[in-house]
Order: sequence, then C-alpha cells, then structure tokens
Amino acid sequence: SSTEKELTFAMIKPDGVSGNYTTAIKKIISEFGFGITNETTVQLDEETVKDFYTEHSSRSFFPGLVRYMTSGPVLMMVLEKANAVADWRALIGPTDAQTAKVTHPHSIRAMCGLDLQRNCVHGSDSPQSALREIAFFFEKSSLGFLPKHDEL
Ligand code: DGI
Repeated sequence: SSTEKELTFAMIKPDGVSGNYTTAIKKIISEFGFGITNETTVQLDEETVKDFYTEHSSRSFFPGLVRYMTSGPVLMMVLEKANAVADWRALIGPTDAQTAKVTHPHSIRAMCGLDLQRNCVHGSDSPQSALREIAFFFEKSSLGFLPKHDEL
C-alpha cells in the first residue's frame, strides 16, 4: 500500500437513504479519515442501473436488483484518502448483509443492510472500477467532478 491519495466510489443505496443512515455513515467516513470530494443525491432510472450493473445482466437476481436500486434516491460520493478502495470495502463488509451481521458485526452493511440484495451501501472493488464508476456518474471539469445525472 502507498501513502498516495486514492479515490473510490461510494453509494448509500435506497434503503440506507430512506432508513436515515446517511448521518451515521458520513460520521464513519469522516472518522476513518476519508474526504468526500463530491456528493450528489439522485433518483436513478432503470437504464442507468442496468448500465452500471451490466456485468450482472444475465443473473436471475438482476430484475430485482434494478427494482431495488430504482426504489428511491441514492447518495453518491467520491471518497479520497490513501488506500481508499480497499479501506472502504473493508468498512462496508461482505455483500450479504446477513453474513456481515455474523462475520463483520461492526461493518456498515451489518449496521444498516438487510440481506444479499438490500445491502445498504456500495463500494468499488478495485482502483480500476473506482475510476470507471466515478467517470460513469461524474463529469470532470475545472470545478472538479460534476454530477452527470440530475440532482434531487
Ligand atoms: O460489490 P458488491 O456490491 O459487494 O457485490 P457485487 O458487485 O457482486 O454485486 C452487486 C450487487 O448485486 C450487490 O450489492 C447485491 C446484488 N447481488 C449480488 N449477488 C447477488 C445479488 N443480489 C441477489 N439477490 N442475489 C445475489 O446472488
């Protein structure tokens, strides 16, 4: 690992936003030394979610995933710190929130996730994914990253 700052893409999913976990999650983000360089709240549409999760398009859970991710607003954030990608993944815990409650009880998904699908938060799984996901949702400009989607 390096002391060089790194960016990752984080999202509080619809159940996290509607369950009022935003403040608690942002407190964890700040306590663990991440800077939030950009954030925007949006209502994702079906097409955007299908595009974002295109690697899962042939899976049986895909329609449910799209329905869930469009069920309410999400909060998207660009996080910055050394080792941001791996450190954010470690903080959110395993994909299945039920597993997280057993194996990673202090993780964010253990705190606010419900199950394998409704797991409350997203984090990029590699530095390459992080750059792709940030570019997918944010436009780089002289002002920094600007959201590509209409803000709420
Ligand atoms: O990177 P993660 O979000 O931890 O996991 P992923 O990239 O493998 O999957 C993306 C999302 O798709 C995940 O957060 C929840 C959903 N998902 C993945 N595998 C399953 C799933 N949903 C259901 N219902 N069943 C699955 O097997």
